[in-house]
Amino acid sequence: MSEFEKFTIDIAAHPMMERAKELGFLTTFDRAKAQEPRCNFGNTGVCCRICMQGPCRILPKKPGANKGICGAADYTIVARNVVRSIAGGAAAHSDHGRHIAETLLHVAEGKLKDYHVTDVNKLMEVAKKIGVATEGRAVNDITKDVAQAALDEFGRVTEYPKLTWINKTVTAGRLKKFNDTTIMPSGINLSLAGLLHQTHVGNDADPVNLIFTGLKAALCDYDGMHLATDLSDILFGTGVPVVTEANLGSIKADKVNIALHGHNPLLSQMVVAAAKEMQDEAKAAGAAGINLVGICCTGNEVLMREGVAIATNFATQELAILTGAMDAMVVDVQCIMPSLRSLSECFHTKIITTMPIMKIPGSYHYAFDEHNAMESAKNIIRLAIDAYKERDVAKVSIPQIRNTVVAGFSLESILNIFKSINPDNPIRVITDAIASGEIKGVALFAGCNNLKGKHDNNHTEIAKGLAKNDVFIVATGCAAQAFAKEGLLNGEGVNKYAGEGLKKFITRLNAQSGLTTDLPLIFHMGSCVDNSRSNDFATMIANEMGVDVSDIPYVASAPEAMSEKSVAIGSYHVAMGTPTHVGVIPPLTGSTLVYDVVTKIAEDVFGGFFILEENPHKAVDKLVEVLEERTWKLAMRAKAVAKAAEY
Ligand code: BF8
Ligand code: SF4
Repeated sequence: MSEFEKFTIDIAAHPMMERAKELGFLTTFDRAKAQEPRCNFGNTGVCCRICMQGPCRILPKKPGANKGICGAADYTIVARNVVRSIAGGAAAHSDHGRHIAETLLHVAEGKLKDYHVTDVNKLMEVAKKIGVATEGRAVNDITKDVAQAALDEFGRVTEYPKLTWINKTVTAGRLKKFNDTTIMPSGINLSLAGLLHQTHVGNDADPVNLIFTGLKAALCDYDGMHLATDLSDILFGTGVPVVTEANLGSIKADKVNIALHGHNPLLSQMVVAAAKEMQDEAKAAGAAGINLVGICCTGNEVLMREGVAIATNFATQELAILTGAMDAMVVDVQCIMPSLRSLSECFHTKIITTMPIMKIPGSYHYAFDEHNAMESAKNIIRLAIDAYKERDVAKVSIPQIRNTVVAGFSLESILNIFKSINPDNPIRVITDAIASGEIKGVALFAGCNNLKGKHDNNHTEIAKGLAKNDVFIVATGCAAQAFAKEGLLNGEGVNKYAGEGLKKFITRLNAQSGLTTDLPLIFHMGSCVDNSRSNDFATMIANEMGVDVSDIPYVASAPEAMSEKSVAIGSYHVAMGTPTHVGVIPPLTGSTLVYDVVTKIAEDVFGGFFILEENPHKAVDKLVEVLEERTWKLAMRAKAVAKAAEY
């Protein structure tokens, strides 16, 4: 047994952690340990650093210290901290979306020679959805209007009109709920700035009011994510089923290895295109070619559209360098560990930052130029080829561990598979399976790694538990990558882990799908912004069932949530009416009031609520219970409707 088994279930990670130990390099696993014990004030959310009189820490039993210097109570401090992290997450997702929208506008204006509209069908679909005229119009004009509509989501400074993408993608019931509870946003930047204002020292002290503003920001997160998905599909194509592989064994000793890491597909798509043209340059340098692998959500983006293999997920990103065969790691934005640079010094690896808002002191910065995108991508690949020439073969040690991955399940590709069974109304395939009891409902797995627990363990344990209970599972982000590495994204996974009902359901799809590969246990829907695909799925299911999302057996789980983005995603899922499990206790236990609002009272208002549960087996029980309760209620409702029809 490896001494590293207690840190991660990923067996490819163990030898790399051993290597790090030999080198004397402290990985994120060591650093997580070194942070123990955590400060309890921070852990429970009762440390306030909003003004410079602080930090103020709440000691409930100490007179005078049971409030902050300004008089802020625990509930104010906890609520302010949480909603500020929602704003951070929403800013990250939506700014990513804005970048794509600006690029799309420049494409329509003819300013960018290397990008073009790849998926005209998606363009038309999005245009119709958001109310842009298509009839008899040129593709370019439609593109311009769609891109401008997306950019308008950010710049609106008045309370009306409200955000278009939310307006056009949620159920009528949700829309009414958002308007009734005054959390429906009009401008993304306006809402996020408003939240920062509201949480300034001496401003709002009311935790419920703060939480509602937090939910408004969370809906901005949803809007920004949704337009990011839509416009990325328009630019680069909508994912279709692909077969590839995952884990560190996807790094090849005989090739120039380039990891695409971060979130934004604008550069990585160009690198994929450039790599196709540059195989000979790599061969001239003595390599067998260029091998691209993905890490984090940029990896998920290029997996969805190009079938690029997954090297690893968030917590194990450093380990890709420890293989000694990673020639360059090209990073864009978000979830990139600053430690990559110092680790790269032990090897020949080039860490290449590319975006103006993401630089690491000491790493190589290549400013990505969208106007010369292909040239930028080629130059970056040349840096990797140069680095390859410096590779020390004696240092190469790649764990030969990899699993087959069947991915690329955009909602469109799932519906296409359903169409093979019900061409007229594909969504009925899933609603019928729920109604017949064949499957218990749908679960979305999303989110990160968090080393407060054992890496990837919560993800896989909970997913296996739900699969055994006949839950149809979709996944995004680092959760999807954990499943990929563990062999849950292939047909084998179905044989091993699916309950009888789920197995029957997937077998039926296999028989009809026309695909040359078996469908997986879990359907990989893409990156974190692609959670919007799953939200559309839930909306379609609810509309087909004639109820709201808050009534359908659909749950979300972020078993190893870490980032501010995950807080935003979880929060908007609750507003959408979805029971949302988080497998790490967020910093809000310092206020019973806030804890109760998010785990209980939220259900009365939105139908969704947080299930905070660290134990994976208990989490499975709780999620299954919620799904069963909802399917039971739906069955009762159907019975009542049938009875009423008799009279
Ligand atoms: O946006 S799941 S660790 S990579 S934040 Fe980051 Fe979390 Fe991974 Fe993707 Ni999402
Ligand atoms: Fe302390 Fe109030 Fe300042 Fe927060 S805002 S640091 S509680 S004085």
